[in-house]
Amino acid sequence: MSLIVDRDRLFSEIDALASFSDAESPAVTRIVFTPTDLKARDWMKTRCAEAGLTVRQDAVGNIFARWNGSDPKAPVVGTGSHIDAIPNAGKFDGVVGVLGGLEAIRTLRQSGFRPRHSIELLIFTSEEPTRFGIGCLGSRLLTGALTPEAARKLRDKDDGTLDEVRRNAGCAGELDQVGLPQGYYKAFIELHIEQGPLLERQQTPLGIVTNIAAPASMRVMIEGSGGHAGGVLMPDRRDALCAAAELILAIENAARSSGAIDTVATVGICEVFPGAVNSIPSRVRLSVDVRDTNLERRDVVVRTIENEGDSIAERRQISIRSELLNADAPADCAPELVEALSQSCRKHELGFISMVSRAYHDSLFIARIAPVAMLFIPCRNGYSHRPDEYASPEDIARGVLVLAETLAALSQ
Ligand code: HGY
Ligand code: MN
Ligand code: MN
Repeated sequence: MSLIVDRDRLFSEIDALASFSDAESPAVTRIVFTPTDLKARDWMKTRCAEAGLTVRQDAVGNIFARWNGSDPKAPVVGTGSHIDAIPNAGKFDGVVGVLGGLEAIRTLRQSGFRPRHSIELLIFTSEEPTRFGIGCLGSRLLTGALTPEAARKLRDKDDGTLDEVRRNAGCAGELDQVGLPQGYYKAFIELHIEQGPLLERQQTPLGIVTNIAAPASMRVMIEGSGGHAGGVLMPDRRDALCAAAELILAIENAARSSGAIDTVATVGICEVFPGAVNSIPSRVRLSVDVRDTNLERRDVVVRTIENEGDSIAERRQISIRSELLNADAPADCAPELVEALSQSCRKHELGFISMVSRAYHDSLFIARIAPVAMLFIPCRNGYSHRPDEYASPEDIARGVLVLAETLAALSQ
């Protein structure tokens, strides 16, 4: 079976998909269920249909593009990722796994390969937490990591509920119908940029992920008392932003002093109210992201953040309430899939290393219902979630080749 990846077509499709953006190029902003996202989704569905795949969409907008195998009863071999993008992101995060997955399928079809197990390309809804405050919304609902009841409580910043927003986006059906059973997938493999610097530093073309770090996110509400920036003397102030500043440094310190390099914590959003230069901040809302490959260490940091909040609140006579939005377990990749990817790398004499994924991905949740593995390609300087995110056509094509070969091995 000779597999020829059409890297020029693939790279031009990556550029075309990047044109569906609410930011100035080279930045990409594509928030789930916005008009821009819907155009990108339609464009993707057309590409999949043109490739001869059967396309369907579930009630939360997960898109499934299937290449029917000769045995319709055999469990499906899945691949895919996401096309939604956080504000001012790059054009490769998620997209490499979607368009690369489509290219892997087209490459197999063109080679004359015919699968026994159907092969399915997935485009997951809302991998990014931007709109509803929780990441991997589509894969959580597919795998029961999030119940339909809990999902119905989610609201976006305009107070739109998930049900209202998804229906307006044309997603029919009920959230209760989204879940897939154990055994639906024989295997799921996600191709993704590394979103870190190791592969480039080690000049290695591919990374095979052995486990995916455990993400948690929190919202912290800090309430002091506001007042006039000139009239209120310092001893009388209950400045919510000064309290937030103390807590932000305590969060950084909690991650730095965990005893392991794998612990990370970020305050990515700091909303200040009322937000006037001559008014003392009365309320601040922090959005906090905490991760570690080790669950216990991650949870120690979460507890430390809660305790630090309590002591700052006491000292400053203000209120600090933290809410845990999600605290997910890490996932181990399936050894048999890691081996299948390794075999393909060795066959093509492509260097690879085993590695951890510090970013979370939909594979983290699909791992609850099926064996999963992830294949990483380098990204320049390890940059991601920024407009200068970049992966070369050569690196992407190498990832697609190994993905295609592994999908073939798993589906015959
Ligand atoms: O945040 C993450 O790890 C992913 O890129 N959404
Ligand atoms: Mn991302
Ligand atoms: Mn991603």
